[in-house]
Order: sequence, then C-alpha cells, then structure tokens
Amino acid sequence: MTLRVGVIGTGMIGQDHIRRLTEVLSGAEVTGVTDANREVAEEVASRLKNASVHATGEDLIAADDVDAVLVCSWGPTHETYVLAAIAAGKPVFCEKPLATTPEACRNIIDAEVAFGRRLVQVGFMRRYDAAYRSLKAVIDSGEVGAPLMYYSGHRNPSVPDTYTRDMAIVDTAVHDFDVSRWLLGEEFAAIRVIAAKPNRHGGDLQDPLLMILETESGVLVNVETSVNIKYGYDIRGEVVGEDGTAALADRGHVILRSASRVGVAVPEDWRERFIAAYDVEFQEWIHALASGEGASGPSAWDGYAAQVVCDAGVKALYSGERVEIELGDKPALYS
Ligand code: NAD
Ligand code: ISE
Repeated sequence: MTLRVGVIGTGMIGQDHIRRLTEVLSGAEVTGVTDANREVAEEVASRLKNASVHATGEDLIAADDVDAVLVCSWGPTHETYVLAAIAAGKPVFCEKPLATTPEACRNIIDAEVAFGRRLVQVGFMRRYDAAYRSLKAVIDSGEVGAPLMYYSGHRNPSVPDTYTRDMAIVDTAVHDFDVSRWLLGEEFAAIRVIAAKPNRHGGDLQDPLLMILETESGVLVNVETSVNIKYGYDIRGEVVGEDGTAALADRGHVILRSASRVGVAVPEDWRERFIAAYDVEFQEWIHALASGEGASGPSAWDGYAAQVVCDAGVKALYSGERVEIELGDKPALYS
C-alpha cells in the first residue's frame, strides 16, 4: 500500500520533507499540498507527479486521496490542523512544536484520547539520529552507571531577524528537552534559565542561554543554546554517570587539514546534521501507518511535556526564579 500524504505548509522544512517522501523513501506519495502562500504551494506541486493544491488545510485534510497529514506550517497554526486531522480520523505528523501552549497541546491530547488510539506523531527527529540512539543504548546498558548529569549543547551559526527572545527556549531548546527526557527516561521537575554575557552577534537576544533542569529523580540537565555562534551548526551531548561518561561523537563531520592543522568541519545547518534521522523518522512513520500499527514515535504527550517545560522556561527566563514543572496525569494511552 502506498501512503498518500497531504502536506500543510510548503516552506523550508515542508519542501525538505516532500523531497524526502518523494525522492528518498519508499511507500509514500504526496497527493496534496497547501500553503497560506498559494504561489509557493503551486510551485511545489508543479514539481510533483500527482499533487493537488488545496485552498486550505481543512480542505486538504478532508480530501479523499489524503490518507495521512504532514503539518509543516508555522507553530501557532499546528493546533487547528492537528485537531482537524484527529476529527477526520487521519494520522498526522506534526513538526515541532505540537502546539505553542501547554493548553493547546492538552486540547490535542484530549481529542486523541477521546478518539481512542494514537494518530499524532511529533517531529522530534533527534530520537532517530544514530549517534543519539547509540548514546541511549550506552545509558540503558548501565555501562556508565546511573546518569547524574547530562549536557546538551545546541548551537546555530545564526538565526533570522524573526527569531525572538523566547525562541531559544520554545523553538531551539525544545529539541534538547525532548531528547533529554527520552535519553534519561524520565520527566523534568524544574528549570532555571541563566543568560551569559551576550554574544555581540545576537543583537537584543539573550544569547547564549544556560538552562538548568532537574529531573524527577534529581538528574541535572544543562542545556546550552548559542544561536549566533558563527562557526557552524553543532550539537553536543554528554552524560555523566556514576562510573563514567558517554558523549555524542562528531558523526557525519569531515576532518579538514589546512594551514598546518587538522580540524573538523561541521555541518552548516540542521538539514545536513540530521539528514539521516529525518529519513529514518519518516520511513518508520510510513511503515507504522502502512502496517496498521499506527503512530509509534514521539506522541502528543511528548509534545505536551516539552511545551510545559518551554512554558516554565519562559517564566524562569523572565523571573530569574526556579520554576516548578507539573505535567498532571498522563493518560493511559501514552503509558
Ligand atoms: P517556513 O516559514 O519556511 O515555512 C512555513 C510555511 O507555512 C510558510 O510557507 C507559510 O506560508 C506556511 N503557513 C503559515 N501559516 C499557514 C497556514 N495557516 N496554513 C498553511 N500554510 C501556512 O518555516 P519552516 O522553517 O519550514 O518551519 C515550519 C515548522 O517546522 C515550524 O513549526 C518549525 O518549528 C518546524 N521546524 C522543525 C525543524 C526540525 O528540526 N524538526 C526544523 C525547522 C523547522
Ligand atoms: C529550528 O526550528 C529547528 O528545529 C532546528 O533543529 C534548531 O536547531 C533551530 O534552532 C530551530 O530554529
């Protein structure tokens, strides 16, 4: 069976995922697209074999030739489209964030729980990255003992002018929150956010930021976001356990020799750094849906939990205080 996918939002990542679905992976075709900017959607559709352009996301979700929905529009629009897909009983892969507030995420959880089976998957692609998977395997094997601390470095060479103060938390560190929860297998209990001496390339942004999170068992997670670090896109991770440490290797990097030195070239951006992870993420999603198993990757609960941490993080950023994190009851659907 070929999975017929409709894509809402044909901007940067929408186009990249369409390329992935149509040129890299098997088992799926893109049969519909829509974008608030119709011209962009039409241009994208013109490069596809058999894709209709829909006037709205709702029309696309209702289309008979769309089996599953991929939401790649701006964050504030995600809740509406994910809810519409659930109402239509169609699986929906939603790029991060699941929605932009914990309340909106809860609305999605309530709708999915009422539907009775998982339809939603969130685009936390790091869980599919080979290096992260190896790191998790080492942690789970007990080789470094019980984890006590985890460092998660998230560096972007630059960010666009539209990048606001909160985005270091809600747009960038949201990935670190998710992957730390997944690596350590537990929820967060509190967060503090401290701004470093500002990077002169960052304008009015508070950049870099250091976020110190505590898990329920007391593991400290420190997340560094540096979003104007110029030299490249660099993702770090190191767990400190009772008996040793384990760090993400520089997988995919290129060793350079120049000016009598040996160095490591780093990818330019997230597309290159996570290219294989996006492929695995989508292939597993397609197989899960095609086999009738249903969404099995990052859930609405995972999207919600990350958003609650974001919300607390923004409060911690502005108050300078330690802000507690409370998720409430986890529906059985996600256990
Ligand atoms: P983008 O601005 O390049 O593209 C977004 C597109 O959505 C635009 O073409 C815009 O016209 C369209 N759009 C906006 N509102 C819409 C609506 N109501 N209906 C239909 N289309 C609408 O942004 P992007 O970088 O592609 O990001 C899109 C989403 O993907 C964001 O949620 C972002 O956080 C996420 N993202 C995830 C990753 C990742 O690493 N997983 C990387 C980049 C972006
Ligand atoms: C972007 O939206 C992503 O999700 C990237 O993975 C992240 O590194 C970047 O900071 C975000 O802006």
